[in-house]
Amino acid sequence: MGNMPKDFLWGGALAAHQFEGGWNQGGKGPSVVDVMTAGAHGVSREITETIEEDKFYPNHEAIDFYSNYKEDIALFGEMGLKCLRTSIGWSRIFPKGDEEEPCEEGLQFYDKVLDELLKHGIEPVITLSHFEMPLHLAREYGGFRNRKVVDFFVKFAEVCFERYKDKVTYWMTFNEINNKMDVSNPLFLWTNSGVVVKEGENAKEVMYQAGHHELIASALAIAKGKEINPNFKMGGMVSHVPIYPYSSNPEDIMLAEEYMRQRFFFPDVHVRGYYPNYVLKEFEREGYNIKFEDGDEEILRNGTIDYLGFSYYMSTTVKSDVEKDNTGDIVNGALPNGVENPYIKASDWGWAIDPTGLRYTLNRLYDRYQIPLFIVENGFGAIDTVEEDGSIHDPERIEYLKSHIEALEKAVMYDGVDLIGYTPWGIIDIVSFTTGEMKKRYGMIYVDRDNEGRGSMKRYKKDSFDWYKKVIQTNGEEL
Ligand code: BGP
Repeated sequence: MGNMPKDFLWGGALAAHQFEGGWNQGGKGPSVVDVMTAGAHGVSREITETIEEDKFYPNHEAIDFYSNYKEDIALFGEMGLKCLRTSIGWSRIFPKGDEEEPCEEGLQFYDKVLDELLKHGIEPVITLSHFEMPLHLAREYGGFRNRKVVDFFVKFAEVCFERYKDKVTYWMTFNEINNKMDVSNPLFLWTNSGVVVKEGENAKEVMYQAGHHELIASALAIAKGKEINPNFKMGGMVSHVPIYPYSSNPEDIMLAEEYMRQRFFFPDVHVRGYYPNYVLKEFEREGYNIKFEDGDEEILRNGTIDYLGFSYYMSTTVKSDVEKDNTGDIVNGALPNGVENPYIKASDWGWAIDPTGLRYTLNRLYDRYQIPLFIVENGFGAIDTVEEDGSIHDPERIEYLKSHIEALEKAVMYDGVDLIGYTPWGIIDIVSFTTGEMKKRYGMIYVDRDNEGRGSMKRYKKDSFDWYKKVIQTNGEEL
């Protein structure tokens, strides 16, 4: 089948709020996740009005990379990572979001982190906003439902581009900009956009308005970035979950296609620079009144992305007549027509493990967009056990990653997909986003910290550490 490209970016992925800690250090202001309590298996996280003494907010300390960044980056270097995808905490740079001047101490923190990465030969891949909007913008302005927040984001982006233009080439504007299409989970609109849907409002309409502002903010930031450094590679980032039809029943096939459009809307605009007809028709049909300003069409056209980053964890399956003909299938995921796929097993958190779905995704996205792709999240959340001698055996994680790497290699070497790199999620154990737990671990480096925030914070290598190091050393040949 040939070889993987020699400059393929094998790496790891993280997000500031899930691993940095130091939530109120260095001048940082609170962000939308700083008011989210810990959840648990099957229990959702709560968004509190104020930060309450008797509640536990796992992101406040996370794994304290803020103090340990040198040691942690040294471990990433030892693993041989070619790149690290992480994000810049927006509220470290603009603590409230609407200040005139950025916070110098926040900027210096990322200078140090980026320099340390470069010292170890690790290319930084930076997400500007990974669920980290300053809380003040959400509470006082209503987040991205307010057009003013577009300007605040663009200013933040510009400050980062200017400051780090010689250290960073790969940028992404918003993490999983499309996950809020699922309006049934209020966490997505809150963390993505700083938006809370009020009583009597249509959640979908509110989501599209906030989403429009984010698409405008992303396009303006991209154009600004290109002006500052024409060598920048500007990307978007979406969550991709392929949705399969349950059977060859044409109704199932059409239904799966309609659900897929919900995934495709944001990347369609990011890549093409205009709204697809199926969404304009939906606005008309549902009577949504989405405000566009003069010049918005041009802004979108001038701010398209160079590459598409995406997360891939699982697939879903839908059945058109699930209600009439429920033969005992378990409804799975947030989709009303979701059913269990008899060919696919799931993780302990119910996430369907489907490596072929990754090859399918790569082909579908590449056929649709014809621009380079970047898998910026993929991984296996599981419970790990530390043995008496400090070793951690994680064969299931290795198996998950191995099968997904095999799938991506087929997509590259057999199908000819243009893929920039692969950054497995949570390369070091971090706080889980959806549940706020520590026990759902993705890392190849274990961190001694539990769900209640106890533990020494000591780092240990799991078996997957050496395994992945070999994968990188052999450019994906030895799996
Ligand atoms: C994605 C997010 C990440 C992340 C990951 C895994 O949706 O971009 O921030 O955490 O999912 O999810 P979880 O941590 O809930 O297992």
